[in-house]
Amino acid sequence: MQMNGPQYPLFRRYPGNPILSPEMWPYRANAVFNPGAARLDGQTILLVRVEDMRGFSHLTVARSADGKTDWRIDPNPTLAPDPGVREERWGLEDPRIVRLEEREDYAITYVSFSSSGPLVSLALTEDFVNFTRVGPLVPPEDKDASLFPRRFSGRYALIHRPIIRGEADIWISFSPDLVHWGDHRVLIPTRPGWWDSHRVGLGAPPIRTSEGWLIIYHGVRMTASGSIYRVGLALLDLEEPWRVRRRSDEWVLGPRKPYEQLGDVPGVTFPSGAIFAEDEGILYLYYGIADTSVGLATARMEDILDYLLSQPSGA
Ligand code: BMA
Repeated sequence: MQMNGPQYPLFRRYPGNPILSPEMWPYRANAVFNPGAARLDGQTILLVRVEDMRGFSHLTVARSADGKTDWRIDPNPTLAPDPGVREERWGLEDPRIVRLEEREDYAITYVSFSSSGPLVSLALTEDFVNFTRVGPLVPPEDKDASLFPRRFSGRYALIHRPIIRGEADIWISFSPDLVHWGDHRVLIPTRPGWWDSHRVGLGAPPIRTSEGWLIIYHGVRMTASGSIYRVGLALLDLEEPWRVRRRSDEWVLGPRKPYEQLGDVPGVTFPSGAIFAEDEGILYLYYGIADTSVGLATARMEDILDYLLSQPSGA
């Protein structure tokens, strides 16, 4: 397709990919992938999902000044399943991180795997050393969740992805206190026949832009040789985030490089963390590669918004 205006492709892979892999880990790990991302004290923090050699996951912090190189990785698991918490029995997975503006701490929404299936739990931290568990927010089966950095008319908002009768659409829900959730609405549904026909799920947390909340999501299509996980974009209204202003027809990143076909689940590009470097105008997108390692792709925010504004409105 001919594209005018924004640079194409929008996202460029960092040539040093993968930026994190199991071989770099200070302790035995099968896979390191699907990280949440945040900035703290001039450093990029990745809270990485680490799968151990039993097949259970926990979360470990990796820090870097430039967000690309010289990662310093905690020598032990940073946030591990609490043996006393039944909802965490089979591990912690796929964290998303936002800084809550009013509270000045970070909200980590992660998948806790109970023996009844995956659900979304919340932990809070100021420093990525000490964590306060708030606990489960929604029951199974639910994943791919993030809060927004601010409240809307006094209510927190949560994007999440329940599985209901086999359907896997993105939903939004609201809460006055982070504990009681309601006013549930479908936000971004799957599109039968399209590249995102089988499942969609939030990727990185919502990012505030001049045109609305930027949503980076994953879309899944089933093929004869398994599923393909690709990356799409949407824009939500700034004040009424249940309104989808734009949704990309096309995917903007998908498994193409040999290293994206190599790992435990080949053909997966799974966005989970993003940092917008306002001084550079560049969005850093961190994504899980093939359920095995971590990749980085970058795009100019101006190009992303130009592209999205050229896309159809609504979801
Ligand atoms: C999803 C999640 C992700 C994983 C992806 C591809 O359901 O479990 O953690 O990366 O599948 O296997």
